Amino acid sequence: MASKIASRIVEAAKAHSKTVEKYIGYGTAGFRTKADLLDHVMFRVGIVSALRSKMVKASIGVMITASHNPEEDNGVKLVDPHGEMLEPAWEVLATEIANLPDEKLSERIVSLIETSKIDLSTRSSVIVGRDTRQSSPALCQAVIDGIKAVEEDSEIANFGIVSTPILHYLVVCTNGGGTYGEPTVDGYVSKLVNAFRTLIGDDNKRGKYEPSLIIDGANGVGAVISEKLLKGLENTLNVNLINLGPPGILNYDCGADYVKVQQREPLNVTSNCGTRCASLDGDADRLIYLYFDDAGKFHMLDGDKIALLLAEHFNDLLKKSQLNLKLGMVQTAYANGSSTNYATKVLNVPVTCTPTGVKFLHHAAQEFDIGVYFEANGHGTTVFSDNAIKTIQDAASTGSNAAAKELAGFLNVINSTVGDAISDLLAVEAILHSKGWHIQDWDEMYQDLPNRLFKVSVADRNLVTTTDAERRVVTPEGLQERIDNIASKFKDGRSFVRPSGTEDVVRVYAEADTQENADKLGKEVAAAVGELCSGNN
Ligand code: NG1
Ligand code: ZN
Repeated sequence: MASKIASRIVEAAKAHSKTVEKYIGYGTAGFRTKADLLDHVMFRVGIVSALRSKMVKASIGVMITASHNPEEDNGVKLVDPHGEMLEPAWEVLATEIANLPDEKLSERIVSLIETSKIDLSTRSSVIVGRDTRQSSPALCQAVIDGIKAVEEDSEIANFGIVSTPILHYLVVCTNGGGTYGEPTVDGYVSKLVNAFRTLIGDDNKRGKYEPSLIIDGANGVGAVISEKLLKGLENTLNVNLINLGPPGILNYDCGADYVKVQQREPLNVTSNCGTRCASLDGDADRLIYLYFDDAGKFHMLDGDKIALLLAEHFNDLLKKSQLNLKLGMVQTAYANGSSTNYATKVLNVPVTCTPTGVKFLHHAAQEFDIGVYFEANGHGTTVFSDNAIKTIQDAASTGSNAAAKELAGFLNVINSTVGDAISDLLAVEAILHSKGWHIQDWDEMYQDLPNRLFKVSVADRNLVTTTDAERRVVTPEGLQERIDNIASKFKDGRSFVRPSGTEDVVRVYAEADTQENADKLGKEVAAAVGELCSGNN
């Protein structure tokens, strides 16, 4: 049987031959590079996904997207059966297979089948989704060709245009036999709509909370999904949906990454818009809020602020409901120092720091009964342990415990499988409604320390290695000492550097008492990185 697969792969690979030399690795978010370099990678990812499905005897997800990257990029990542990121050993394997010359491909696949004892009689099942990029349909076809090369009769559920979090949801629902929800896009939409409506109740205004907002769809899939969802939320949320797609360019001057990195409003939002705005990224897994105050000053509420809003509210509800569940938060080194301070000193909530990449955060969050995790860039969610789910649902069903009932509502509105901008947005709106808060009240929970992100292009970004959840540099030698010296010149100065997992750059983060100082600190550290990674050291 393996030899049959080998000949089918040789045949099918002719249409997806590897014509590019560039080495492409499976990074933090899968394979990601210029779309026109990816055809052979997609075909091979199709092969890998079918084999992985046979091996774990469950459905595997494949999502074609390059998230917040520009339109000309694309990428792909695999989703394991419980909705989690691909197992690390298979990331290595996927990288190896993606980079093999054509003539070595079938031979390697046969040896993989043998060494991993993959049972070929198990039918492979793959769930495929893609974002709105022009390059996505053809790349999706390449994935499907790869799946079929392994097994003509593979079960392929091609959902077309979906957000990354919907793809994760579909994988979880399919493998869970429907206990998490119905494995369709409509199932996802109605789960969220019903949960949100239950949380809001009959009166969608409360205190200073007004149910009007702008959603910036980043000209991507978030706009498509929001449109579907908002139909079900008429009379509950009043949304002005902007940046809906072509002729608007994906992620161009809009979307969560643009707002976070540029620290400014997206295209089509003005300082007199009179309401809050929620920016999604190109595949709708990141969320950033912003607004202008009465004086016309811009304010941004990032992943840290969202995490603190969730943590504070859940903490409150736990106290009110008298449920004994352990709440914790997970952040990365990019979290603003003030947010960590607020969590640990004001809320008394423990905070774990992990390296960048949601798989690390997700995993660490599972150590708590209720684990709130967010990257500062707006990617995150809340996970609930089985014990938490049961305790909350039992208490909610008694009828008299209103706080437990509210917590039970959040169990349904939150997509715990992965960071989900739309589900997070509904959770934020439900909390603001519950508290009767204006966005300014939320913003004033704590004051962010001014900060800035820089990128440095170097010959080999992997010269930089780190430790202590990426907070300290190990190599190149002398760089950490330089960073320490520079940072010590600035009040509240903090800076760290790490190689990006998705771009060919070293990232520099800097934080200090004023924006001017944060910028200066970052620039000095960036110069030190450039110098020590120039290849002459
Ligand atoms: P890299 O390129 O490794 O910094 C970026 C984000 C991550 C994560 C991934 C996946 C920052 C500083 N980094 O990773 O947090 O979201 O993309 O998309 O935001
Ligand atoms: Zn994204």
